[in-house]
Order: sequence, then structure tokens, then C-alpha cells
Amino acid sequence: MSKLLIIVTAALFAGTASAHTIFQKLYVNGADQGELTGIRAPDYDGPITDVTSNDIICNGGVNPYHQPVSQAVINVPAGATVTAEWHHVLNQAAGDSADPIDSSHKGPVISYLAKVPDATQSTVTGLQWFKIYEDGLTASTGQWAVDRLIANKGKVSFTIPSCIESGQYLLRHEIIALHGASSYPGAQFYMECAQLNIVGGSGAKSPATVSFPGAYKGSDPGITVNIYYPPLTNYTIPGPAVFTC
Ligand SMILES: *[C@@H]1O[C@H](CO)[C@@H](O)[C@H](O)[C@H]1NC(C)=O
Ligand SMILES: [Cu+2]
Repeated sequence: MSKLLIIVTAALFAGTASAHTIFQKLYVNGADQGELTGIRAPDYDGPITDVTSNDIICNGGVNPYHQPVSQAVINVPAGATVTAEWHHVLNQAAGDSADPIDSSHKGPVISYLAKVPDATQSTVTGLQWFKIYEDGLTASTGQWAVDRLIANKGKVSFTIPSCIESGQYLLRHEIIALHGASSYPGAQFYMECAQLNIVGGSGAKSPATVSFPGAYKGSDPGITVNIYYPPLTNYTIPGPAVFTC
């Protein structure tokens, strides 16, 4: 690495010690479901860095859940467009330059679903997850999913598949920030789980699934990666392929 890059990288780290983020609101076909409604949001906005920890599932642990944890379950028609909204902290104030997330936190944005007996159940281990959305790096422009999220004021939209079974699900929506990811642990995983009741699904297809922990390894090329130098010409988003109907 050149001296200049080392200085630039060090400056980025220095300014971002607590520039984290929380997914804290969901929209269903554009309809605002309410702040923290049906979302297991923590009070502290810090990352999970151990991909083998149970906290990689739906956060918690070092980031204690905001109390009381919402018991709401959000009704979502299969095939709907949902929009997740991120902010730097809970009770976000205006004029925060690190809202929705500090721009140093380059990386992908990913969404998973897991079918559950009851979306308000506290148990999140042992679930079978499938990926429904991912956005990574556009190498030609150097623009990351996080850059697009910031340009869109913290909002990310994606589709709930129409062909899955109706029922209760957890939505695991995630940002992976790669500014310190050149060695492991270093990548920062930000995720919250939303409690969904999906209605009107055709059930025509059964997605292949993965486990958390398990789906990610510290050695994955999209988890341990130097995003500064040499410039990336491709970026492999961690986890399985996106399920499509
Ligand atoms: C880029 O693609 C190559 C070849 O497929 C792969 O080995 C490498 O891990 C990829 N790099 C990243 C950062 O994903
Ligand atoms: Cu941060």
C-alpha cells in the first residue's frame, strides 16, 4: 500500500469509531409501518464482527435490544415491494452527517427470509434462511450498495417473492461494512430482523436454505477483502444465490 493510501485509510478509521447504523422501519408497498414496529432493533448501533456468533442471526448480545421488543407482526402480501429504512442511531436527530450511515462504511446490502412458527418467538437459532435480495459493488463506477443507500436517505427496496408459502417469517436485513475488512475479524455486520406475516403466497416453490451462523465464513472473499487497494474489479457478495420464483 502506498503511503498516501495508508494515511487516507487511517483518516477514515479515525473519523468513524461510532458511525454505525440500525434498520428501524419498514414500508409495505410504500405504506409506513411505524418506527420500530415489528423490528427487533437494539439500543446500541454497533456491529457484529464474529460470523460464528449467534448474534450474527438477528443482532442482540453486545447490542442490547430496545425494550420492550416490538410484539407487532407486519402483514405483507407475497409479491409486495418492501422498503427498509436505516438510521445512524435510534431517535435520529436531523443534521447528523453520519446518518443513515457514515460514507466510509462501503459494502453490500442483503436480505434473507426464514419461515417460523411465530414471528414474535424469541428463538432465532436453528432457522433455515434463504436470500431474497442482494446489492454489491458496481465495479465500473466504484459505487457500492451502501453509497446507493445513502443517496436514497437510508432506504432500500426489494420484493417479497410471490411463490413462497404464506405464513410467519423473520426478515433478516443486513449491511456489511468493509472499511476495516482487510483481515478477519474486521468486516462489520449490521442487521436487524423484522417480524412478518406473509399472505397470499402461492407456495409453488420451496427455496434452498442456509443456516446462521454457518452461511458466512471469515475466509469468504466478500468478508475478508481490502476494498482500497488494488481497486476491486469484482466483489463476491457472501452467502447463497438469491432465490427467485
Ligand atoms: C473476484 O473474482 C475472482 C475470480 O472469480 C475471485 O477469485 C475473487 O475472490 C473475487 N474477488 C472478490 C473480492 O470477491
Ligand atoms: Cu460503524
